[in-house]
Amino acid sequence: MNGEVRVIPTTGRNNCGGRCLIYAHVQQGRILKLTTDSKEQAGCGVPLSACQRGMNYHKTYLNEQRLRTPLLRVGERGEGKFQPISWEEAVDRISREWIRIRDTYGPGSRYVTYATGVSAAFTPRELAKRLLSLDGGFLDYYNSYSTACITPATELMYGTADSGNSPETWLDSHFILLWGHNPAETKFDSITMHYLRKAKEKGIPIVVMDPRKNDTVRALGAEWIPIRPATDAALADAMAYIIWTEGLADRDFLEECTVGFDEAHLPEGIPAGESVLSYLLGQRDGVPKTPEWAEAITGIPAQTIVSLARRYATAKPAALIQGWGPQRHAYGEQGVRGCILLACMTGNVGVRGGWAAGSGYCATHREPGLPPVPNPYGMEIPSYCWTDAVDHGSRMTELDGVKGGERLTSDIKMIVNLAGNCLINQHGDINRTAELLKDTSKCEFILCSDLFMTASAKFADILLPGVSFLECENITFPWVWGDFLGYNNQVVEPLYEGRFEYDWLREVAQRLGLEEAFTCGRDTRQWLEWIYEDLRREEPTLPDFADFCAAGVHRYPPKPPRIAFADRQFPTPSGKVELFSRKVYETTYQEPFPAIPCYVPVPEGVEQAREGEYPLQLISWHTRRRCHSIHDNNPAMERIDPQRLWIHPADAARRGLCDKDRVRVWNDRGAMEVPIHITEDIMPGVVAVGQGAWYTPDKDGVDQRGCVNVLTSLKATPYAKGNGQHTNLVEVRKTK
Ligand SMILES: Nc1nc2c(c(=O)[nH]1)N[C@H]1C(S)=C(S)[C@@H](COP(=O)(O)OP(=O)(O)OC[C@H]3O[C@@H](n4cnc5c(=O)[nH]c(N)nc54)[C@H](O)[C@@H]3O)O[C@H]1N2
Ligand SMILES: Nc1nc2c(c(=O)[nH]1)N[C@H]1C(S)=C(S)[C@@H](COP(=O)(O)OP(=O)(O)OC[C@H]3O[C@@H](n4cnc5c(=O)[nH]c(N)nc54)[C@H](O)[C@@H]3O)O[C@H]1N2
Ligand SMILES: [Mo]
Repeated sequence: MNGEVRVIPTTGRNNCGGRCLIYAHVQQGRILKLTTDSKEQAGCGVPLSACQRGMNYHKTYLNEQRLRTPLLRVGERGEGKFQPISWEEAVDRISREWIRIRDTYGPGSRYVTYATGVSAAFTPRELAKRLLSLDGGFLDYYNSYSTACITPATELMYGTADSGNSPETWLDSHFILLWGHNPAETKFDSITMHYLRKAKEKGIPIVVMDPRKNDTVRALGAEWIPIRPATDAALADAMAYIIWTEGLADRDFLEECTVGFDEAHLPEGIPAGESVLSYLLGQRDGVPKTPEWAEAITGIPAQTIVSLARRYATAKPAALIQGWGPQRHAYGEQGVRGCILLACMTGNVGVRGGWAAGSGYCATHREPGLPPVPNPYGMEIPSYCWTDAVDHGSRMTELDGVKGGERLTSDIKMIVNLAGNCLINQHGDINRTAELLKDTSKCEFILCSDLFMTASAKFADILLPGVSFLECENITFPWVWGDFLGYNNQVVEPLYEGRFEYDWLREVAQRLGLEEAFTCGRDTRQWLEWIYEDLRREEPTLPDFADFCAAGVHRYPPKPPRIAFADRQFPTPSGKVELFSRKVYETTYQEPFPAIPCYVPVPEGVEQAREGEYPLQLISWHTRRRCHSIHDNNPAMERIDPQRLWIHPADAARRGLCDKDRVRVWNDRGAMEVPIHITEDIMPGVVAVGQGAWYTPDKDGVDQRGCVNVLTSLKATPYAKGNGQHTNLVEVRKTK
């Protein structure tokens, strides 16, 4: 019996969209190896196969670097000096602070950060929110670090973010544009590359617009059009200009389904000159948005723009699919709106083989989750703006993106950050953020749980050891596409004193007199079963809970393909696609935000790069070696994809740099040091580094690992109040 090898099915639950199926081969409580889903096992479904990250989970998670006991801060905040305490003492202290801060500053002074280390149905973050709701409430957030701009911009134009068709319909397309999209590396699911590969085999031309020749260009043998960061809206404008002036536009669609394209279709009372067409033709500003105009901004030759516009408009149908990189920019909303304009102008909306652009959501099954508990406080801030709320929350109003009330009632005084690294590593402007958090008179209590001593964990007042997905159970589900439900079976016993967050939150609940309300008498397993049965009422193909757990996955039977907007119904105020938004026109924003899709030059964009002190545009991307900051401490992943800064040979030569040189990259917000990779796979004038490296400051505060967020800005985008973390200007020189 002892020597028997058991194969336990489980699924990943980090925020990489993969949610791959993992088979852990276990003997005497130890993992011998991991294997993954195969074509045979998947049957007619798409295999949920793990990539190198998935196959490395046990090495990343089950090691000596793990946090072992609850810890109490003893040094300055952020210094990383802690002393071990018992679970009982930790829970006592947490409960005392929880109550003290509620009674001193009100429930709205308590905040739970955006944190995605456990992206599953039974999530620490949501459990903390549940308890806070039962205890008078908390300040909530809306939107995300992922899709802050693309989702509201899509909703603004279509009235919904569900603008996606079923991905198998890409095979009916005649031309595919992957606009700032890199699914070969940046995993959204198991589906996207499956169908894009098939599209490639079918001979459908695929073009990728990206400042970098990304992995997807290579994987699909696609055409690469390098574009300057944050200029996508200018490319869209010039394509729209060509489509219109060359008579390639679908006038019927524009006429029947949109408002604001030309003067005749502006909403009532809006003066002439405000339409999309008048902007494109330069009737007000005297600047027609020609390919030559766009060449100077985007760096794409005018002839390439002309040909791209013609190919896209005449392919019929064509799919313009947007990634989320282009919207993680200052004015990230505008590139999204520009692409939606193109989809409408070419009549690719509501058509099989076409694509409406925007978010492209197409959920086929409900997400499992906890029953909602109303939050009595009721106010929300944009997820990226919590640092503002720590600094001056009580001055934040609707203009700052506050929802659910006119003005916050308090600054943030308590932060709960469970399974997340957005307190420092993944948030913008680390130096400014760290300075704010070091001040214990501002935020008075920070509670973190994690597996490792991360940059965020170092800022905890109480730091609790969690357990990885290999050490506990959960239910997982796909991001957007993928018709399955996964079970995250426990594979090994918890390491050290690690506990799943629910187990100590219920002890806090007990101290607050809320245990029964919080737990409803259920332990984790019973909650998972409750969540499953709740979903099963709507999903009759789901088997018994025990059978589901034993299989580790349920693949839903296929549904007929969905085509968004096939009925030409748009749930907007006007009932049509709002190329012009009256709502935006009539609202005052802190910064100008136009009523139509159009290019807006960003601060720290290509224009300033040409003139200013910092001549290089810096972007980051989601690399194959990490899921955000996860796996950075796994040496095997460093071999797969070393952390380095991509730089064009011309920019390197100008600075006398050789390949692999260690450079300093800096701007007014901070500095990092990292080796360089000289390559023609990046545009001149642009540098790029994989996001998520572990912030490792030296004694002068210069990051030594290549953590891009020492250089990014906290400035939120004008409409969505999203994170423009890809918009940065820097200079680079060889380290001394
Ligand atoms: N391997 C891996 N996969 C992941 C993740 C991960 O950490 N690792 N994270 C997951 C999560 S939570 C998310 S939200 C998604 C993120 O998915 P995305 O946001 O789509 O990923 P990014 O890598 O930020 O951007 C995609 C591409 O856009 C390019 N890009 C950047 N700026 C611009 C621009 O201005 N214009 C254009 N045209 N292109 C630009 C980048 O070079 C990159 O190749 O990925 C998910 N998948
Ligand atoms: N500059 C820049 N910054 C970015 C981005 C970018 O493109 N550029 N992308 C943004 C995006 S899209 C996102 S989604 C965010 C992601 O930001 P985060 O959600 O903060 O992402 P992670 O780095 O994955 O942090 C997860 C943490 O959970 C821990 N963890 C993992 N598993 C478990 C577990 O089972 N239990 C517990 N307790 N802890 C666990 C990990 O050790 C890690 O510290 O980052 C954003 N930040
Ligand atoms: Mo994300």
